[in-house]
Amino acid sequence: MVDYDPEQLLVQAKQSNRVALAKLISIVERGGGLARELTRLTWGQGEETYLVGITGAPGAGKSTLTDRLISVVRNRSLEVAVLAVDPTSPFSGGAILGDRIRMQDHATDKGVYIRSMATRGQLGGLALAVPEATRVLAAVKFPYVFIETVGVGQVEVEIVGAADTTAVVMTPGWGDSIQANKAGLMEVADLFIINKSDRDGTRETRRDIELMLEMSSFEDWIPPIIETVATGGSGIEETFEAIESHREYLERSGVGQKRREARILDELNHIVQVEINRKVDQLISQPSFSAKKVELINGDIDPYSLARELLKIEDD
Ligand SMILES: Nc1nc2c(ncn2[C@@H]2O[C@H](COP(=O)(O)OP(=O)(O)OP(=O)(O)O)[C@@H](O)[C@H]2O)c(=O)[nH]1
Ligand SMILES: [Mg+2]
Repeated sequence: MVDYDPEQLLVQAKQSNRVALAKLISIVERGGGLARELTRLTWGQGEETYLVGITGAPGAGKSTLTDRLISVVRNRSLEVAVLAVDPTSPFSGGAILGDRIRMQDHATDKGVYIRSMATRGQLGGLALAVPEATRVLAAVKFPYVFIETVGVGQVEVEIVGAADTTAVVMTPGWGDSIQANKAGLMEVADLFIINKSDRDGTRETRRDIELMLEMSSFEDWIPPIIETVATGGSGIEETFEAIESHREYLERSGVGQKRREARILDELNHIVQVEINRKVDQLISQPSFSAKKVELINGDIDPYSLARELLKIEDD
């Protein structure tokens, strides 16, 4: 198992060994004891890494846009990693293959690391795996990590919500903004991108977003709305500048620090819940529980008393 010693792999990954890095992300995907050890090793490292979440409906142009943003970062001679997360599919399916093709310009660039992540088939899932993976990338000292995820539900919101700056990608035409609103994306968006703005309906979509923003309350940062054509490359510099302005705002206002702390506590909360669920599963699979179940069904004990007995909770 020399191959899978997280400590050794981390040392190698820090020396730009991409095979070692890939193995580390696989450890995260699989979860369990090695992943826990890896978290212990990476915790508190890589404070300098900036996390950018990019979300939006399927096909909105997230990967094309990410590909363009990679070029902007590379033009500044900085390294960048991309995590393409697909919460809707437990398999490495078509979307991931598509990402590889769309980001192929950077396939031979050693300063770019692109990795897809699929659901790990265990408690906690992606909501826990993504921050763990980003910590690995941060420990390896990528200045930027982009997290691309298809934003259609709560888990996705949770995933992008863990970024420093979250960009929500929409497209012209009605529907996207309503969908985003329903999914709770309006609350996590730090900037809005109307991609495919070469198409009709851009102005209407902008108005929809503005209307929704008017109904929300903000402190000092009002999410800007940027029109892009990812395929043609327009609006990309502006997008990157908006990310940088938001970053400055987070630092200046102290909001960034507050968010980081909230993120850590959220993660702890999540882990505690996962561990408790695991504990409950263990408890109810004990042989002694079978006898108790019979008592419960026969009316000899009530469910509250049994639950408290199982969990060893004293009367309050
Ligand atoms: N007309 C137009 N097409 C675009 C633009 N940006 C992307 N596309 C096209 O839209 C399609 C989807 O682009 P992707 O970048 O794969 O979109 P995605 O959001 O990553 O898709 P999923 O990851 O599958 O959700 C591709 O055929 C792109 O070429 C744009 O600005 N204008
Ligand atoms: Mg994509």
